[in-house]
Amino acid sequence: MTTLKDLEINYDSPNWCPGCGDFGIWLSLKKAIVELDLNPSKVVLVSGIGCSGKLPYWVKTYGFNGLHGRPIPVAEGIRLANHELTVIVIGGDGDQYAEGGNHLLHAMRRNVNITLLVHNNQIYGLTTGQYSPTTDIGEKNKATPIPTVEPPLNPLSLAISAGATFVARGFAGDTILETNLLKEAIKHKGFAIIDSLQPCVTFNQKNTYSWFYERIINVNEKGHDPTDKMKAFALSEQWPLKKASQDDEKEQIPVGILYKEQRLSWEEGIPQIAKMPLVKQLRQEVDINSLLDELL
Ligand SMILES: Cc1ncc(C[n+]2csc(CCOP(=O)(O)OP(=O)(O)O)c2C)c(N)n1
Ligand code: SF4
Repeated sequence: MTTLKDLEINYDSPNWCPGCGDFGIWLSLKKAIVELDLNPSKVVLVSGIGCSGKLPYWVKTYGFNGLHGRPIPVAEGIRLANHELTVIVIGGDGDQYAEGGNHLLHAMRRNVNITLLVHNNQIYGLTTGQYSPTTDIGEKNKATPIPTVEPPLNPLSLAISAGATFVARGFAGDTILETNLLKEAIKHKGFAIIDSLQPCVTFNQKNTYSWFYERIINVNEKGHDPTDKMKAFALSEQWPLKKASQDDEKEQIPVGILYKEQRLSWEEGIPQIAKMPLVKQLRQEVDINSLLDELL
């Protein structure tokens, strides 16, 4: 049986700022692995660069820390080589919605069987608070002294329309919600995205824990049916607001599983790995000379 102790590393500890939302997500991920009783040697955490991207260092599973914006193609490669592994991608809103946006779109369309956990702090944390694709319109900070004119990207409506088959919003300040979402996402067959609201206590003074506590509404507790795509889309459009609002204290932020469907996963559709993972197959010598002759 896997315990939290099994996931501890003994050579280092997180260097996130005290109070960072990344701690809540870190704990929730470990709890999800324990509660699902996953064998840590069959779990791979894949990340890019960012404060969030450091998470795999501090969980004793397999891990891969790659380039900013590029964890999804690495995760796809891992699943192609061995689709018996549980593959979880850790990203920031910059990492996934800016630089890695194109990889994200196609992984959702393909329904790759991975879980994507986005730490959405609505800024670039590691590079000191520049605005990101999810920064609210009209926000300014030291790195962006003139208020932003760009409306925020809506990750959940994007995910629903791009073909993701599990779409949820979590919150680092509610580890019970976050753990449950992670468990459901990991069990889901196909592409699961959890956009996790993550307070950056150092560089984002607007979207604080208390700001979120006043606004979040758990749609699953309110009877939302996640198989209803149109209702899910309408809920996803409820936040973020697309224009700077004077009365934004009235806004509500839906959290929970907004959308879920069953569809053939990418790996199920690939005949070469249908019988068994690639790593377990015998390597064959293939002569490609005749093919080259044909093409050249
Ligand atoms: C290819 C590349 N582009 C840009 C950077 C600079 N860079 C490092 S982290 C980062 C932003 C991190 O923000 P986010 O992904 O939102 O993660 P957070 O730090 O907020 O968790 C950027 C732009 C980089 N290291 N590599
Ligand atoms: S800069 Fe922000 S996101 Fe990064 S560790 Fe500090 S609080 Fe967390």
